[in-house]
Amino acid sequence: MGRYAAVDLGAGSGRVIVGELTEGCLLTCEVHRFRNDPVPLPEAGGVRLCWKATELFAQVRAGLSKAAAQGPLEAIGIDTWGVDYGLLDVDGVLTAPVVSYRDRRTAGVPSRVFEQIDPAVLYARTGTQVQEFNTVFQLLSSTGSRALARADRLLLLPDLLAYWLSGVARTEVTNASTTGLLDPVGRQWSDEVLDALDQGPAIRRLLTPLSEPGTVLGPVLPRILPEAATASGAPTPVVTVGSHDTASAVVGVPAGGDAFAFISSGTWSLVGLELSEPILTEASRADNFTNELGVDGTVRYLRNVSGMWTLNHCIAQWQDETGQLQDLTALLAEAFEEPPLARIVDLNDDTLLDPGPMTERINALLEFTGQPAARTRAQVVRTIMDSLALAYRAAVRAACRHSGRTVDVVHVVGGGSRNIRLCRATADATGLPVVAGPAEGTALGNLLVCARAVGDLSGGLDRLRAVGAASCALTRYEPTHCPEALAAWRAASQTLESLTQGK
Ligand code: LFR
Repeated sequence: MGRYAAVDLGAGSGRVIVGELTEGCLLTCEVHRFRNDPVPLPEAGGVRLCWKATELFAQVRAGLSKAAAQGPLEAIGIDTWGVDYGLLDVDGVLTAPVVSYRDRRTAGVPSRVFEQIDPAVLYARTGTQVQEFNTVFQLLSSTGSRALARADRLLLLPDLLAYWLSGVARTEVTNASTTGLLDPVGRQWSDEVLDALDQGPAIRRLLTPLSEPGTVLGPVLPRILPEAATASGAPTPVVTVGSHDTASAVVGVPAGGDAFAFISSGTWSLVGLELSEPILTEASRADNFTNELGVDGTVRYLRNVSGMWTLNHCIAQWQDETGQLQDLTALLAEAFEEPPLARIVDLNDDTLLDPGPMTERINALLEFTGQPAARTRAQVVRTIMDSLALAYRAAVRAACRHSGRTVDVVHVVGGGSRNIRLCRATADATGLPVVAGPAEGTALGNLLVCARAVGDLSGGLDRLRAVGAASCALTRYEPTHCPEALAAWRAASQTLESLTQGK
């Protein structure tokens, strides 16, 4: 019936995926994939970790061009990770490179911001968990910079790419909810927060109007991508989707009803529930939950759990040290020969945030908490897997506690859904069945919203999810019923709680 192109950029790689809607199914095909690594760039007084924004755009164009060469495209949707942005001057030119959220320019900034606005008030108004990389802290870290002074507009990364494709500058609301500047109740910029910040007026003038997902922004500019056309020969429209990758991933969750928890498992694991209202209580704030906005007026109530990031950097380290490619499947198999739950770390510990060699940092955490060192690769991998499953258990339980909801299944979407052993451990740790897949849930969610935006699908999220579920193979993992295993997970979860207490 129709073909659509999803541009899905992650912090490690990007891809363009085409979806074709036929007989209630969305058949997907990856047409382009590329690496996305930030690069250190010199800047007056230091070095900044930056994204190669124009190169990313070139890759997006190349992918869309391939997609268009294979047939008409009815819509293009773009999603990326959250919080990062480009600043444009009045002529639409970047005033500075796009800085990565992994850059440490924001170290210590939140506490300075809390001198202007009480953290409890900031949470009550925005529902955003404090992470040093939130857009608001990035902006306030560059107060007084020439890049900011010369800027006329701020565009979050997916909006920037959509602007370069269509010439239309808007801020899509699901990603805007990662900025720390959005009111999740009114789904508008928070005047109260902007009024409270010294730099509020300077920031406010950079913000562009908000759009909900599913809005047609405008046709792709023929001079940018002449080959992209619909079946009727018009230039393909660029539409807003859940432009925050997690928002699209949650659309791609193949759930029926609402009694589910989700884990969107990529570089980060985003663990939580889909709600109709934000939870802005002090207890929720103390427990590090964030209220991000979802498609169709929903709220993604979740916690960021790090883990694959840590594992990926361990693997990169071993590759560097040995000069040999590491086989993840073999590493996982060895790891799961090790005794379970022998070592537990808090994967969200600040010391694991930076890129670079990881194993020494993991062992430093183990030593600091009085646990035996992880001496082999298998022990390191097992430590990460067990700690990850425990963090999932903690997040699912806490989300249910704060929302008063119960769930009967955990859906794992994203690359981590292919990790059979982690899925099994997640089922055992949470005590709930895990349904794993699709691995490209984000692109699927993006494509479903594209199809609906141009009128090829109708209905609410349930309908979109039914089409999504019919389009992919899913695997179900039942939790263990073994009393000893359940008791071991319970005991280990108390250990994790003691490691994270007071952080
Ligand atoms: C996942 C993600 C998370 C966000 C982090 C940084 O890709 O978008 O949701 O907290 O990246 O933007």
